[in-house]
Amino acid sequence: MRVLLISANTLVEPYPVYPLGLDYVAGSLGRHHDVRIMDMNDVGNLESLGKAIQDFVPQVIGLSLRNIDNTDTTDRKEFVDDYRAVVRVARQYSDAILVCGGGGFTIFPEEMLEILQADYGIVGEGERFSLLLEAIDKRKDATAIPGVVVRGGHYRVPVPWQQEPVRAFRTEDSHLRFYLKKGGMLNLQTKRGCPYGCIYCSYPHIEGKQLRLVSPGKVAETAKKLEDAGAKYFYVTDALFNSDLSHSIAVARAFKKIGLTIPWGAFFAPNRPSRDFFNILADAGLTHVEFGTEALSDKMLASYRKPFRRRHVFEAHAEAIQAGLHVAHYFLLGGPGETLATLDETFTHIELFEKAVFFFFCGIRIYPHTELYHMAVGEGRISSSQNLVKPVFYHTDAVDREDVIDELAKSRFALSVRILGAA
Ligand code: B12
Repeated sequence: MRVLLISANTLVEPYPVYPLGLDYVAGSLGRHHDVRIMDMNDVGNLESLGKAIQDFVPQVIGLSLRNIDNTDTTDRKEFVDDYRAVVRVARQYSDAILVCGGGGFTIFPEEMLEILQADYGIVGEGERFSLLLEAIDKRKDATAIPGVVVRGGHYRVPVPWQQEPVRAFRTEDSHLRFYLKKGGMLNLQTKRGCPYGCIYCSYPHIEGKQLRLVSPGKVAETAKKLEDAGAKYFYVTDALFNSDLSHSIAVARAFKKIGLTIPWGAFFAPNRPSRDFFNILADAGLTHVEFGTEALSDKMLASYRKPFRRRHVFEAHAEAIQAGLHVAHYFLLGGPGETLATLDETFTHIELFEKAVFFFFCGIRIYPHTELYHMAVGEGRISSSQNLVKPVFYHTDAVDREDVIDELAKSRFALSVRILGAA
């Protein structure tokens, strides 16, 4: 079949993000289909999209919906209207079957299908796309495939995809040049899944809780391909790069072995690192560590169900700094149980960090399938039938949100601070 995969994301903050998910969807469709990727960042406008659709005459269009909104309470952006416009053009210029997928879609599948009037959606990993195409081709019941959903229908939350994913990284694709020109940042996945249960987080729902590791040699081969294609830097998109220490060390060693020279960054939990962990990673090109620290009050860390406590954050921070890395800490302020005393504890301890950048999220976006969602329903903040595509942020009543923002703006962090809405 002729399959057109469209990345609808045009958000360029903090920078434009290469549509990695579509490389995997294309990779899973293999040579059985004629697959083209079109990235709205690269295509530029709806008119050009229309022309490209007319030219390719796709039988199926796969629409990747990564972001629903920017989760920033101080400068809100929502993207549903942009996605509606893309669908309008797709419908105007083709009779293709329209299939939605992606991280944002997986959080709100029924809502997005309804809003976009799409034919099918795939919740979770897009590697099931080929099963859907086969079912369509053979006129079988597509909804029997785990994760496949139709308008007004129900879906089964799929078990994580067990085969090693195949990434089709095609250097001839025009959108690759867009990202190489805009700073040269590409991305890489070394594993899927998040085993933790932080109360506000949608990652375990999107990726599954079960860790699935890509063999370090394969990861390094892909990293080298990115470098050879002209990438200046890459970001590891794993929910947490250090959720399996021995695997991350093996990946770093494989980077060295293959002769990777470009720098890279990743997300980490500030868990107590094993000896030399950050040194080994730094030696393999890691330059930036982003810690999902969230609070420096043990009471709040327990409330968020983080797998670490304050002393671990300081240990991890010290190890990363000692390894010569740039360090950022993300904080979530105002969650369940936050009081002036816990905030004070967090701010007092932030003062003790040296050489770090801090990002503060004031208020936490409430996502379905999270503990925070159930708390918010229980506390009467949202109703269980409420459509959360329109973002709702949890902020405790015990502390005034504006006061927190004022406090931050006055602090010595003001220069290195970005105040956002939620993770
Ligand atoms: C890594 C990451 C980042 C990194 C990206 C770095 C980089 N260079 O790539 C950084 C930190 C920069 C970032 C920034 C942001 N992010 Co972010 N990010 C992620 C994260 C953890 C992983 C995304 C990823 O690449 N996964 C790996 C790829 C392979 O998976 P995938 O894209 O989901 O694709 C798979 C499936 O979804 C599916 N699929 C994808 N497309 C399609 C299409 C079809 C047709 C089908 C069938 C299937 C399908 O198949 C793929 C393979 O299995 C996700 C959460 C998560 N765990 O998924 C959040 C996530 C995508 N981010 C999110 C947000 C909000 C943002 C920001 C707006 C945050 C902010 N306030 O700054 C920005 C936006 C940046 C931008 N320009 O778009 C939200 C989006 C939900 C929402 N509320 O809109 C997510 C889901 C996190 C969350 N809160 O739950 N992010």
